[in-house]
Amino acid sequence: MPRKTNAEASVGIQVEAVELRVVELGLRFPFETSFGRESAKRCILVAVHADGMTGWGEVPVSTAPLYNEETLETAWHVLRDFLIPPLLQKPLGHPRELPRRVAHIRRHHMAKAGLEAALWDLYCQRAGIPLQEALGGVRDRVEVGVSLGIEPTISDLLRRIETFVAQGYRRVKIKIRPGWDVEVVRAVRRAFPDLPLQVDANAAYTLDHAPTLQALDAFDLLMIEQPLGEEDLVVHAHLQRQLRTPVCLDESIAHPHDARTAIALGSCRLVNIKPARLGGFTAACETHDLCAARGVPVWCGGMLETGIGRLGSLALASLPNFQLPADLSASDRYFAEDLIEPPVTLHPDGTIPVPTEAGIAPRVNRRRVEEATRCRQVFSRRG
Ligand code: OSB
Ligand code: MG
Repeated sequence: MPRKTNAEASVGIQVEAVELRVVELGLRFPFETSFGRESAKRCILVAVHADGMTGWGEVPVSTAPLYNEETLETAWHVLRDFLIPPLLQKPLGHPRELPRRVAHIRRHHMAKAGLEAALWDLYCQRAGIPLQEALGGVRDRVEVGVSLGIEPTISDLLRRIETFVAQGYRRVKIKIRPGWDVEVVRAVRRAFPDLPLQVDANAAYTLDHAPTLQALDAFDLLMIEQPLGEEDLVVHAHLQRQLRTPVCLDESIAHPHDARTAIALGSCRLVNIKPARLGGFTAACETHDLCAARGVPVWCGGMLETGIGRLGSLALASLPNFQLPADLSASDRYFAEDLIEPPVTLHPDGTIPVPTEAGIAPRVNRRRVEEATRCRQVFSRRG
């Protein structure tokens, strides 16, 4: 797919310093999935300095390796010791070259994605273009939904859905796990007969649970996200053949190749794209293009990112094959006060506008970033 390449002729970026910080923000609502409960959001912010400008990126890792193998500590270690040093040594022609420059470092996709995002921000500021334009986005608003965690009771969940639907969210995703599935979905469907609804298992089931997952076919779900283990592409293909509901893969797709394999095997009919899980916007765009070429719709997932990560995802989600509502909600769905100004807000029609500023930095609220910072380290070219 042709991509806009305005201003791509600009000369290389020589990064002078990279600043890492751990930030902590209270979540307005604790978020519980099949692998655990989070009540505060901690992540790493990357700030890349060059030519008197600062580019911002987010590494949306958690403290424990439950979603994928990365943690705050592994991401910090890999950035400090392996990803930042080669960037300080030699200029980079374009952010898209970072994945090749660091390809010898195995995986650690979230660490790589945060650094790449900061470089894209710098690139957009220099070129004076929105990230959407740099990535080849085509829409000016993105349809979004809300992802709801496991709640203490079904009536708590129904109340929460009610609130978000009243705010304008047009699609709801609920987390499921063995014991919190068919009865819950039945109750939600009964209360909201026409609501676009989907479920996410975060890999909590095995093929032994096929009858439970088949029972979900009765509720007209948009998809079942990541029902089985992340390495189980063949088993997902078995399961997909037994279900009417489309299977969507999240954790299983860590690389564009994984999407190619999953589609070839029939492991899924939809793909969740998260730039952090794939290692950055470059790999996310490649996965988008690969799915588009095979007629497989994609949609943009989230990792409870702060506004800094979420603005980037909104730009990405404006590419043409993002065909289903994104897990990108307004700032106030997550935090009392986000790290960006103005915050992300939901239009009553269930969409969020794609950022139009030149990069992410114009929206970063430095005061809030400082307040949220728990530790910080600067790595410079000279010492
Ligand atoms: O599986 O999609 C997921 C949050 C953290 C880790 C994994 C997932 C999620 C979400 C939240 O579902 C999506 C959001 O950012 O609103
Ligand atoms: Mg998921």
